[in-house]
Amino acid sequence: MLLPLLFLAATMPATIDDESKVPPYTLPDPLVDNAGNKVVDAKQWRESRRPEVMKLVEENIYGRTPDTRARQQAAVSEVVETDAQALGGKATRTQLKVWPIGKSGPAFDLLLYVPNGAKGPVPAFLGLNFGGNHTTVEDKAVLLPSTWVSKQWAAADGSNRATEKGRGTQASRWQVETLVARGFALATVYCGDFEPDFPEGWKQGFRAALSPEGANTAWKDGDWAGIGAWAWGLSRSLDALAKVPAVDAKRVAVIGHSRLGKASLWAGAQDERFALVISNESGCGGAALGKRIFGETVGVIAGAYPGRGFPHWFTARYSRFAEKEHLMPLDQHHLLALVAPRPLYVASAVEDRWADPKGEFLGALAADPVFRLLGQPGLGADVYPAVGQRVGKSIGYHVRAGKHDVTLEDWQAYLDFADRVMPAK
Ligand code: GTR
Repeated sequence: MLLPLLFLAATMPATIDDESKVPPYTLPDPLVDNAGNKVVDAKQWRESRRPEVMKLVEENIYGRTPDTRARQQAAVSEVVETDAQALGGKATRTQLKVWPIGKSGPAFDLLLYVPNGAKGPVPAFLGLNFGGNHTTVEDKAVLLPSTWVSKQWAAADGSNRATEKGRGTQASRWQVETLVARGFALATVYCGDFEPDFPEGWKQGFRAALSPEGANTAWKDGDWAGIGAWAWGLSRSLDALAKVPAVDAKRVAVIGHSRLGKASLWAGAQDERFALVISNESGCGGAALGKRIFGETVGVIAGAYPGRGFPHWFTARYSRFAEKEHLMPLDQHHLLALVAPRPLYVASAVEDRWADPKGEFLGALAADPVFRLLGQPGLGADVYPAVGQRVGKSIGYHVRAGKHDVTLEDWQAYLDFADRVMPAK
């Protein structure tokens, strides 16, 4: 009997891509505490409910980020290369090598462009990239990563080494000239410097470096996973940026696309130094509601079906909600609510149906009461907007035309929003 049962358990349900087929679902109210009491003011949110929500998100989705403050005291940051005449003289490029737990541990490479001629420290956008810093700009001086990169960015010899062929291939997703022209700095780090994105990648990253058992660690339910490691890396990148006098660390937006958008949300939730948190098409396990069954589901992403998903991104318990999303004691709006009262921007693309654009909007909408309790205007809209229309006050939202990507249109929306909430001038 065991075999047929296993087979049944491993059969992936058909993906729902039709709004009329979405099964009914109920969302837990983030403003009702674990004891069933209504949260009525900012103080109660801050002192008791927010820590409960943080714990729910840790235990059920991403795992607990270890307290590494003692290790961080050994952090070292060195300028590897700088050029005050980058981007045709418009910016200063700096490449830092950072050892966030000291030189006995691994390092990451931070690429930074700061607009020239600013009167004082400038606000910045910080985000992880998928393939190496050299993929984010055409600039020939940007160094290649020395860590593992996935096949699409790597040498043809199967060695997972980055090569020149990746240079500039993601430039349209970063739009550095536009950012600099509008007075913002751009900082980016390759996500694989913190943890290469494959099931055993953690052995080469900071999760192993920070664990007493190193690469022999047997991860337990509740322990952190890949998204947690990337989020931790974003905080360590902010530590490094905070030491750069030309950047104002009080005006740093954390941004990420897709899986790295999930990481950006989790970083922004945990690290309240981030002044603005941006999710570009983060989808399932990001801004999109998990109880709403549309596109990618918790079971698919968490690896409940053979050959599918990314269990190494999440703590073990998350996969137990496969086909049992109704049992989740929270949903992604709890994660989004942890950003409050700071500004949040959630963006979708209409053809990115796998990420459930409407579910991303509904995630933001369900987090909105927390922003309003904390005195923020929040989303200020409860109707899914037309394609290309921007809505929102302290929670921004748009769904643009086109596919799963980061485009100039997305950046223009983020920059306009940033002009209001963390202005350059
Ligand atoms: C997909 C995954 C999505 C998203 C995406 C990406 O395969 O199912 O949740 O993370 O990868 O990061 O591009």
